[in-house]
Amino acid sequence: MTVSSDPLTPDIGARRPFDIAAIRRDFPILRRRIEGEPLVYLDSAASSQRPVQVLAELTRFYRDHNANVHRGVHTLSVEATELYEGVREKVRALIGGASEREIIFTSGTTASINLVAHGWARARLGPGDEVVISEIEHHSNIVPWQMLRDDRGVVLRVIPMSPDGTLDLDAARAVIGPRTRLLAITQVSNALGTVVPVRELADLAHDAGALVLVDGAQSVPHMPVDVNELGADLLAFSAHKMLGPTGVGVLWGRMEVLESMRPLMGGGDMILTVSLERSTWNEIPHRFEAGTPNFADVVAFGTAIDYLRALGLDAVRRHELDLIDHGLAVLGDVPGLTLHGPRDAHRRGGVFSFSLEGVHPHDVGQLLNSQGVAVRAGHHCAQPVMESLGVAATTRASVYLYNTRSELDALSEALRRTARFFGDAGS
Ligand code: C6P
Repeated sequence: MTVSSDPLTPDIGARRPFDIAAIRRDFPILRRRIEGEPLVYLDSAASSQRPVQVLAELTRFYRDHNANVHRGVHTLSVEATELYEGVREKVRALIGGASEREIIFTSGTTASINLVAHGWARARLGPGDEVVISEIEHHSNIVPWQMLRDDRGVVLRVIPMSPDGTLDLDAARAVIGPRTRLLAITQVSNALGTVVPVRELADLAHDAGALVLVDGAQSVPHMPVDVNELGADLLAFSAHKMLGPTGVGVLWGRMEVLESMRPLMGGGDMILTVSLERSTWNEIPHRFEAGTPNFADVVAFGTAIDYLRALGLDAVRRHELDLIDHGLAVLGDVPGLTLHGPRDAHRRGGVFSFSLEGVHPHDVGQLLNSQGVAVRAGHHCAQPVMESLGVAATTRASVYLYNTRSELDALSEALRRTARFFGDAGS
């Protein structure tokens, strides 16, 4: 296959060891100025930025290989199919799955969880069966289970969060029991940064005979995740939070679990045969990928995985732990700031969710933006967490592999100015 290389795109292999200056050069958007100030991008939990290598791969695919996958006998279609299918192996290697056939491409974490809820659970669970979630889940891992409860009489049980945003194993033991059929749990909370002890919870669930679905949207991009060490039966995550394009996600599942799952959508490519009377299903994973898949973005996602693996997810986590330590220190000094979530950096992902006394989180977000600092303000699609904290919303700064300590200093300075601005306005 002819793959033209782009001399302007730095080689991903040269990104090891972790060289933050070189990494930042790969992300041209970080050179932007916002409101006259250098951009400080602290919203990667919502969506990460993409390096030039991923952008180049997307262009290269459309320029040199573009054609629909699985459908053509012509060269371009064969090349596109090879590139698309090749990404399954990259994902498998990233998360330690047994076979690339266990990798299903979806449109994102939300679609992956819904596929489990409506493709697996809807057909297999009924009245009295219990699905266990936690209080710190994203709406994507709450609402599908409520739909199932309302339609199928499944009982939804919730592991409560402690005041510091952690999940207590004793509380989990009181909820997970002989009627539990599925534990659907996040590995890292997007609203608090809590790192959940998934392995311990998964052991409890497995002892009860239940399956374990892990929401890896905020973990897979940031730390080594191995499905075997995690004790997961199913894992969901999104490409756009890990240097990849939007509109791509993954559902990984152990083959025997996927074999017991029904396709959610019918259409092209997911069938083996179709007559006007009946259809038979294609093999896994194609059975779950009806219609033309988002093949160009999947190919570029493969380059995002190459980038992350070249750096090493252990190095990414180390870098983020340093940022978390530093962030805890500099935010702890901001007058009137309450930081939510665990105190211990090792129990945290790179998320700082906070309240600034007397200032609405949206105003904090606006004032920070006027100083070049991009954060998210709102309920972060985790309203039960907000309710538990007794707030309507928080301001959230989140870091990734391209952020620096000095950007967190800039955040802290901007927050001090924000607090002074509102203090002066109120006096
Ligand atoms: N959280 C945030 O700003 P999608 O939107 O399907 O790619 O991912 C959904 C999702 C599921 N679980 C967790 C833990 C998440 O953080 C997210 C997305 C973004 O926190 C957008 S709300």
